[in-house]
Formats: sequence, C-alpha cells, structure tokens
Amino acid sequence: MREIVTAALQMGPIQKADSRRQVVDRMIALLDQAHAAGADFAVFPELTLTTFFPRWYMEDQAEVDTWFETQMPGPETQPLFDKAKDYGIAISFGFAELTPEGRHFNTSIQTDPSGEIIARYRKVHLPGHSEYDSDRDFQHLEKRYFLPGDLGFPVYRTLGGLFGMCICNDRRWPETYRVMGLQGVEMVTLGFNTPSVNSQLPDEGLQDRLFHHRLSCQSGAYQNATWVVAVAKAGVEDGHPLFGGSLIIDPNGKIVAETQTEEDEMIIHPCDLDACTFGKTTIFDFKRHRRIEHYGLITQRTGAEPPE
Ligand code: CDT
Repeated sequence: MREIVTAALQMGPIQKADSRRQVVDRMIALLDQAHAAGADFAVFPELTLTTFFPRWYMEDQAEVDTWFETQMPGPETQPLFDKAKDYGIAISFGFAELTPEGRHFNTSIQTDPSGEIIARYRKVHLPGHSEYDSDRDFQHLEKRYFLPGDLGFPVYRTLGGLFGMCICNDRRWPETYRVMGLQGVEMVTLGFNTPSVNSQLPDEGLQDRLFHHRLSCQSGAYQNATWVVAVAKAGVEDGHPLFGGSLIIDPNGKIVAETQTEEDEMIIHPCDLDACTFGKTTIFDFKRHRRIEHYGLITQRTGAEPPE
C-alpha cells in the first residue's frame, strides 16, 4: 500500500479587490484543516491567488501584469510555503506566471513536503479568444493573456509515486491524460475555474456543465488507471458564477469525494497509489494492447477533416 492522504482544497470566490495576502490567509486556513485531518498532499485550484481575471478585457499591459507573479514564492506567498513546510505537507496550486524573459503562462507548481518546488506545469489548452467578443455575455480571454505552455505534460517522482498536473480546460482533452499515462502517472492533479453558465449557450444548464466536467475527469482516470484530483475555484466572483464540484476520483474512474458548496471547502481521501496497478497491468496495459500504427493522425492533424 502506498497511501497518500490527499486533500482537495476548494476555494470560494475571490473578488477583484481582494489582496494576495487575504487569499493566502484563506489558503493557510484550509491548510490548517488539511493538517488536522492528516493530509500528506494538498491541492488548490487554477489561478488560486486572484479572481479569474481573463473574464475582463484589458488593453494596458501594465494593468494585465498586475495579475501575474514574477517570483514564486514571493513575499505574499512565502507564508504559505512556510506553513506547508511546518506541516510537512506537499502542496500544488495555480497562478499566473510572468517569467524573467517577459513570457506569460497559466501555471501550476508542486512542492515536496520540505516546501521545495519540485515540478512546474504550464497550461497547454487555452480556451476562449484573444479579442473582445461582443456576442458573449462575458469574456474568456485566456488566449489574449497567456502563451500556450512550453513544458509538455511532465510526470515526476515524489511522495513515493508518479505525479503529473494539468489545468482546467486541459481536463477535457483525452490527450492530456494519455501523455501522462504513457509515463506511468499515478495521480493527476488539476485546478479549474469553470463558469456556471455557457457565455455562448445560455440555455445549457449547470447540471449539464457538471456532467461534462465529471465525465472528462472520470474517463481520464479510468482510461489511464490513475487517481485524478480536480479542484475548483467556485462561487460568484464580481457577479460571475463559477461552479464547484471538486472531485477525488479513483483509478477505476469512481468519484470517492466531491465538494457540496461553492465556498472554501476541504475534501480528503487516503489515495492508495497501488490501486493503479490492476488497471495498468490488465485492460489498460498500454504495452500489450495499444496499436500505435493506427494513431498517427493524433499528432499529424489538429482539426477534423472529413473524407471526400
Ligand atoms: N479556466 C478554464 O479553462 N475554463 C474553461 C472554460 C471553458 S469556456 C471558454 C473550462 O474548460 O472549464
């Protein structure tokens, strides 16, 4: 048994006016709960430190840059790293990264229990658009503010197992999980900010949106025999609702824990990484069963091209 007691630490809404310090205080309060419950590993959402700013159209790059971190840890986030180190809890969270060369990414990092950053992931699948779209009820400008990630989907050894990350929209793409599955991943963590309403399809109900979220994460887990931990930033941010539904999913694709609110909320589960072995050595034993001679289109073609 390789049991990692894993806490998904959902965050409630963060308003435009909220400071990093206020957010970090809330993250530490959740980490206190995770420690009291015996957590080894705690996972926070995408862009944890700020409101989901890509819903706002900005033209002034100096204003855009105020939402980004140039240092990690920096002065405002250091107390979180210190607390995690005190508790011996590995953490993962997302933030907007501005590199020394001036590149902008939607990023997640993971630390080890001593508080060292041991892995970094930059979001590959950026949804939305890059120019103001007057046909939408609200904007989703990730393509304007971020570059596509340049690190692929790395899998790394920590906590006695094989871990990987993705971010929000990445969870809807089977390629995301499979590239990590092909590196033997045993736990995929991801944070998300998903609007409760579809800005281009207002009649789509919340239950349909939650269904697609669960379907994506559960199939990724099952088809790659891996744990998946998906963590929301939820609730109404500056008038715009984001759904909750943070999930811990076992390697059979079953949900073992799910949040019930759209507020700061912890769910926790003892995740046995050895539970991945059965799927990885039977129905999803890739080495025995995959037929890569038929998969060439996956990397040769981006968009669908129907036959003549
Ligand atoms: N943050 C993020 O990637 N959200 C997207 C919203 C898609 S609608 C443009 C998601 O896939 O949940």
